[in-house]
Amino acid sequence: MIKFFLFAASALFAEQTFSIIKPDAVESNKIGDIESYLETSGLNIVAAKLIHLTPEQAQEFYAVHKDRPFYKDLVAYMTSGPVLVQVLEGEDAVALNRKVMGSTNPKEASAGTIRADFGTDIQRNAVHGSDSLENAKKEISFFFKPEEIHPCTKSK
Ligand code: IDP
Ligand code: MG
Repeated sequence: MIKFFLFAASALFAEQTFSIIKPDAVESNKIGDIESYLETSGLNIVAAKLIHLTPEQAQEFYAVHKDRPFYKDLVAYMTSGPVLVQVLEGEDAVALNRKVMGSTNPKEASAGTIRADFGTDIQRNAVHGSDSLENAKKEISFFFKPEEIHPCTKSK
C-alpha cells in the first residue's frame, strides 16, 4: 500500500528534461563521469542514444540563437563529433539538471558542477540542458519517439 502511494506520488511530481553530452565531453571520454553527476543528483536516465548531428539538425535545434554571433561556430562545434542525447527524469528535473550543469561559462560555474569540472570554455561547455518544461517537451520530441523513452517505475 505504502509502496503504491510512493509510486503514485513520484509519478505525479516526476518531470522530464532533455540533456546532451556535447562533442568535447564525448571525445574526452567523460560520458560515465557526467552520467554519475546526473544520477548522484537524483536524476534518472530514461532514454539515451549516441548520435552524430547533421548540420540541419544542429541548425534547427539551436534556431533560437540564429541571430547571435556565435551561432555558426556553435553549429560547427555541435556537429564536430558524436553527442549523447538523453532524457532525464525526476522531481523538478528541468531545474535540477540546470543546477547540476552549472552556468553556461565554465569559468563562472559553481565548484562541483558538470561545466566547472568538465567544460573548457563558454562554447565547449560539456553539456546542454533544457531551460524550461515547455522547451524540454519540444527538445525531447525532436530526438525521441515516445516508445524510446522508459519512464522510471522505481519508488524511492
Ligand atoms: P545554455 O546552454 O547554458 O542554455 P545558451 O545561452 O542557451 O546557454 O547558449 C547555447 C550554447 O551556445 C551554450 O551552451 C554554448 O555552447 C554556446 N554559447 C553561448 N554563449 C556563447 C558565447 O558567448 N560564445 C560562444 N558560444 C556560446
Ligand atoms: Mg539554452
